[in-house]
Amino acid sequence: MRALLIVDVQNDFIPGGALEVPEGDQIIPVINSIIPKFDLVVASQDWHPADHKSFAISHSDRDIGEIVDLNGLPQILWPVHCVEGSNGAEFVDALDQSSIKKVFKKGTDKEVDSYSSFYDNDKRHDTGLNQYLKDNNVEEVFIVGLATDYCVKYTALDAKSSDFKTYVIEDATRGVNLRENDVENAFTDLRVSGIKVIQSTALESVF
Ligand code: VGL
Ligand code: ZN
Repeated sequence: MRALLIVDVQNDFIPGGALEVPEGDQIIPVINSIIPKFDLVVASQDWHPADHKSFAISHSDRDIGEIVDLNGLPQILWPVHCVEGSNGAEFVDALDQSSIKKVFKKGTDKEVDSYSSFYDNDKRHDTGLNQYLKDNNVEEVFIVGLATDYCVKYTALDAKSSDFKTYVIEDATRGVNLRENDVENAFTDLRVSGIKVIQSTALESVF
């Protein structure tokens, strides 16, 4: 079985959102067009309590982009985004959600961030995605969504370590690029880990 995993295509991550990813909206038609090619479609949703400690405002005298120690892990401080129940946390309307079989929420514990759709950053909390994919006999996982240099990257690395044949569809992702070359470096890290980076137009050739 071949699964498409749509990572965090939420209002706060597209232009105009609280943590906007440049051109983040441009991936939506690409994702919609490839959905019919998959046996199973699942999605992750960044879903934070309003006082999540990845938010700069949860710390005194800290700015967005600074790195702090959060319970022993380095944590980049973000603007408030994807607060549970808010409009910013909703999937983007233009995304075709009709085929999404299950949604995995992440980042729900205010004490630890969760970039990967599989586990939080300290690897203690499991979203259940791994077991769900295994229960559905998925062997190949194709990852799309936002943001390339955070949630897409860490989701792909965990998919690969969970022994799925793992693909990232480059033109169906966009990154934050907080520092120059973050997206480029993310793709290098993915390739080095044995993850295949492909274009949506080349999908048929890997099926
Ligand atoms: C993300 C930063 C903070 C992402 C989520 O979806 O890539 N990035 N929370
Ligand atoms: Zn987040």
